Amino acid sequence: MEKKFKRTLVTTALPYANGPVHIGHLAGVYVPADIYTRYLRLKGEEVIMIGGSDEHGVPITIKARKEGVTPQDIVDRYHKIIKDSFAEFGISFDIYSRTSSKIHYETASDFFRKLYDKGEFVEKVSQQYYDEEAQQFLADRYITGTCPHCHNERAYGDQCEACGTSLNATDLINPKSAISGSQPVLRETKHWYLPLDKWEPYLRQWILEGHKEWRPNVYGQCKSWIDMGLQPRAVSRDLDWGVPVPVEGADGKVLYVWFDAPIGYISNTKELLPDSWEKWWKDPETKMIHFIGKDNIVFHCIVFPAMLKAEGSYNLPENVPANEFLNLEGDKISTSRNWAVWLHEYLVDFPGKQDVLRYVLTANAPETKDNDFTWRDFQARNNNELVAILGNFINRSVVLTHKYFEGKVPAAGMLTDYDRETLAEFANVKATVENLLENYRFRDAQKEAMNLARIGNKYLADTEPWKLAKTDMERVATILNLALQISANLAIAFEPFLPFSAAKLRNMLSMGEFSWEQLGRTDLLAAGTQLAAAELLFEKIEDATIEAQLQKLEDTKKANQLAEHKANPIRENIEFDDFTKLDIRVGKVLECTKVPKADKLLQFRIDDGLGGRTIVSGIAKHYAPEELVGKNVCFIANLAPRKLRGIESQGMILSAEDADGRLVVITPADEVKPGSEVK
Ligand code: B3M
Ligand code: ZN
Repeated sequence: MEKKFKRTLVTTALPYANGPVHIGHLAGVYVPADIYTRYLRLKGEEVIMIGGSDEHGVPITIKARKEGVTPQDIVDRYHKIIKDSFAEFGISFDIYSRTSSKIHYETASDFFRKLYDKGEFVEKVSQQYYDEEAQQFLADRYITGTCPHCHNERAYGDQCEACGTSLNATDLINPKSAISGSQPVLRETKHWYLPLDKWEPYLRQWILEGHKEWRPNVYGQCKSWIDMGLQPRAVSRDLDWGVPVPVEGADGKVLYVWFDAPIGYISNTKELLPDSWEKWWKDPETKMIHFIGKDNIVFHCIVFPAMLKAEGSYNLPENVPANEFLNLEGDKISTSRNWAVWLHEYLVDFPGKQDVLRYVLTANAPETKDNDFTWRDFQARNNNELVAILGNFINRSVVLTHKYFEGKVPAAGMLTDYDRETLAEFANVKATVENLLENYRFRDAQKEAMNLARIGNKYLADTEPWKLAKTDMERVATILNLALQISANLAIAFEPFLPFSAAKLRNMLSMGEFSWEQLGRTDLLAAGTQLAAAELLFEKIEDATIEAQLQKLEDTKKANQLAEHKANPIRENIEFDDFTKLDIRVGKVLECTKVPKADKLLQFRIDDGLGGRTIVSGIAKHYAPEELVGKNVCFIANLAPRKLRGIESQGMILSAEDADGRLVVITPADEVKPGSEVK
């Protein structure tokens, strides 16, 4: 039995206020949440949508330090940019606030204190890196060093971005403080931990038994976390930016950003509704839905629910429709590489075209797998769908009404069989779209709405009222009446998806009050209603506009290459004689195996044209042994032999290393005899 709820609380992930927002944010969280909320409002349901900026966390302090300003300066700057971008795109938050607000500090602090008083935390002392020069503990991100797995020298204390392994700062070889550059020392420090292990049986039951309807990607991630066994999680940090830990003897300690951020949903609800916020969080008849991206699943499905459960008086989410990632032109969106379409820039380049981006992002929403945004697809969807189908249909209907009926909705006469068939086709649009929206399938829902325009377009193309105008005005009146009724339906159906265009359309059709329930009806516009002047809803996007965007991305790529070159410049010139000292040869890989207990090393048997040799190479993270067997490789043949893990390595296999530390073995472009020299 599906549960019945009275109202819906929609929360949207709080973006970090350390940079502007891009299309990935919009596609992953804010457009789907906005569609859902607008739909519920249109149905007359009780709903609020909560948003805000996440203003804590180490990256913000790093950025502030780099720029020589305070963290508050940083978050003030980006909170404004982010908030403005969302408003421009019609994301209809009931409140968009921030976690540096007073009410949030109080709420987060009280929440921690309640758990503390109930004995819901465990205290643990651990060893953590301390920078003696800067006199402070170092967050994992503030420590760099060599990755113990792939030997990338630019690994961070929490993760190596070259091989993707998540690390503890104490795993790093040669750790260095990013603040002073000095070598940090280990010191004891006390922190509070939320014992997730205690909640494991509850979470297992609640999610794995109780919420089988969650998206497979969300359910699957939860299952694998729970099956791995949940560990206590530290909820405090040694840092001077954040909500202070509200207990004695916790000087210099703040709440971990992932502890305070989700409480931001509560603080922002309180700020919006100081007198009635509690019913939105504690009344079991409220349905809470978290809209987030896939990298936030564990915090919203496991950690935050455990916090709420530990507190004891709050509801848990009913669903967490997390999206996968949106890529840009085949590459991962990256703030640091500036590989993104920034919303504030889009607004300058495409003024008034917010709905176009909303449409394309929903049409391509990464609901079940990662998806790609390309400018060519953006252009095609605009020109072939928004302009050619939706815009064209509306325009024809309104223009013809002006032409033949002085802009007044004509009364319909007798319906033909074909008219009735058309009506039958769109009679079920409401039920279909509704069902898809209730199940968080926004891209299919939008497709169905578009189908309605397709039906209308086809109807006009088939009935050709412009040809009948001379002979049968009564028939023209019926056709246009029907076309205008379909247009009015479109104004309702598209309100959640394309709010700006839907408003324009309602204005054109002189529609007053409207609601979702009217969808599917053919009496939305009374005969005699005076339409406003026809206005184009969408316009064609030219090739040159798209090429300019592609050029912008090309320039970004070039700038990144240049920066990479600066970080890794060409070494000083050498003489030809220096080069000829190197004896590089081609060899064929005969065998390749893993070196036991060395997760980096592969052992090769190479046909070198001289009876064969053994080479040990540190590329195990990049290749499975069987991938290389039979390949021709290049190797240094006269490198003095040396022992690695007890195996004598007679040479070195050459590979290329990219900026991320990925290794790719060099192979000749054509088949050559083993032993051939490389010059
Ligand atoms: N700020 C992470 C993110 O933007 C984080 C979300 C908080 S939601 C409570 O991916
Ligand atoms: Zn690594």
